[in-house]
Amino acid sequence: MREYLKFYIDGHWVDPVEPHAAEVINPATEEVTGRISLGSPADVEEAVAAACKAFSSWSQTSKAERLDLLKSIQTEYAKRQADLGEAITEEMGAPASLANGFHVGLGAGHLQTAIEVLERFEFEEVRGATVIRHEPIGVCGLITPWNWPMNQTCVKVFPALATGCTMILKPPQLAALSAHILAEILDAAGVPAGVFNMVQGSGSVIGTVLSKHQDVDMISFTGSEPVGVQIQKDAAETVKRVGLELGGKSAWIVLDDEKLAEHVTGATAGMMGNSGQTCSAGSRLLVPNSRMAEVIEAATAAANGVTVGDPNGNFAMGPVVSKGQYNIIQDYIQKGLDEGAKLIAGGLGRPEGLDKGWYVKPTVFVGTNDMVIAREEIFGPVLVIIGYDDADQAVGIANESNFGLGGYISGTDLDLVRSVARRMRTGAIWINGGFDFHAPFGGYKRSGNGREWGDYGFREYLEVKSMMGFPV
Ligand code: TAP
Repeated sequence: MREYLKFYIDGHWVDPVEPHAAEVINPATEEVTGRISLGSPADVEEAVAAACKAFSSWSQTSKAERLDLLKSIQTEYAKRQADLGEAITEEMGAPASLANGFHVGLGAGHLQTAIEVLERFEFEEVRGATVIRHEPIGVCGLITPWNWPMNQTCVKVFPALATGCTMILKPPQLAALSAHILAEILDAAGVPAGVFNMVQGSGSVIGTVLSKHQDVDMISFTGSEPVGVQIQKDAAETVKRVGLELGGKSAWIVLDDEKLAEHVTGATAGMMGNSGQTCSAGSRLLVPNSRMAEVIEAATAAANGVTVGDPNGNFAMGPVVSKGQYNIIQDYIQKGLDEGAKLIAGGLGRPEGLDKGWYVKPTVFVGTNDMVIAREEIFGPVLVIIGYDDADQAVGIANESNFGLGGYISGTDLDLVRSVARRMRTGAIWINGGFDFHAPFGGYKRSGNGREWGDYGFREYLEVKSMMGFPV
């Protein structure tokens, strides 16, 4: 049982101003696996004051100093990878192989990327007699979700550090354990006092104080659309920058070719990864109507082939994060049935043999794009297959969504693949499985307004200053 009751403020582990502990539940066992403190506005005040004080010196450090620090963090991060993986499995139920591999690996990848970008990033550019400087924006409030805890946290913390910002991290209550270990890593690496601070607690308390705070210059938020909207409202009075990385209902377009069954199998299995709790998951699978029978056969086999069970066992899929999330997903499956979608795999209730833990059956429907299950983000292992008559119609269906985060295209005709990719209105498209830590990541429409990853992720944390008539 983990007792992570202190906050990290001004380079020290400190007790909360008002003690108030909460339990962290392991979703695989439904048992208590840890205790954290829920902070109050007074804790945020201390953290913001520390970050403000540290900004004057940290913002003036050289690239070389910040690179040295990032490399020290890399050394400490490498030492704690197994601890991080174990904590992620405990707090959100990711299978150990996924937690130790992809979850922890994404954090390490963002760290390495921040180093590579910082090495060549030009903070000053000269245009004639004008010098344009890119300067750290100031004190940043970083508010993160539970679904890919290291990915979402590292993609904010490392660019913020690299650009000379100071910060207060508000981790999710549901994935507070791995965030605590990350703070230990940063402490061990020697991050100067006040540069990185962490206060655990409820979003409606800690997050709101950060969003409204006049000394916080920027909020970087990853999470749900309603909370993103609330943060923008809370931040409006202080006119701070708000970077939003929100939800999605991404389309995976499978083109009509000889590899169709293989692509459908990959897309279906991909949807079930991380128990479907991925913002950019390809949760709408668009397939040619003329080959629907083959698609159904491949998708059913793929979903039924996803093994579900103990995240410390040898299973592809663990539970979803919480009872609340389980109930939301069950409600959506019921909605799919009620609105007449055809269930071809999975369905209501836990998988057979699992009567404890928040396990969901890998579920596949065949439906239409106007159904609730095709319009709203379910955030669980539920795929909706939608037929199209030609590539133009596929693009139309893909774009008919309030969201615009991700998109996937599988196909062998590369001219067609690229023409479809150019017409999809989303912030990222993965073509036949491509992946790049340096590619900007963020959403169109209600999926958000920011861009993280790589050098675009740096720009989120930078102000632009023009110095005209500068002697050259
Ligand atoms: P949310 O419920 O929105 O919570 C995200 C964070 O915001 C948590 O730390 C939460 O604190 C905090 N929060 C809650 N209310 C707040 C408020 N009024 N003011 C400030 N902060 C507040 O999302 P979630 O359930 O953790 O994550 C799932 C959502 O995140 C999905 O919609 C998913 O698509 C999205 N997501 C998007 C991306 C990208 S990159 N676009 C990546 C991952 C996830 P608590 O711990 O108290 O809830």
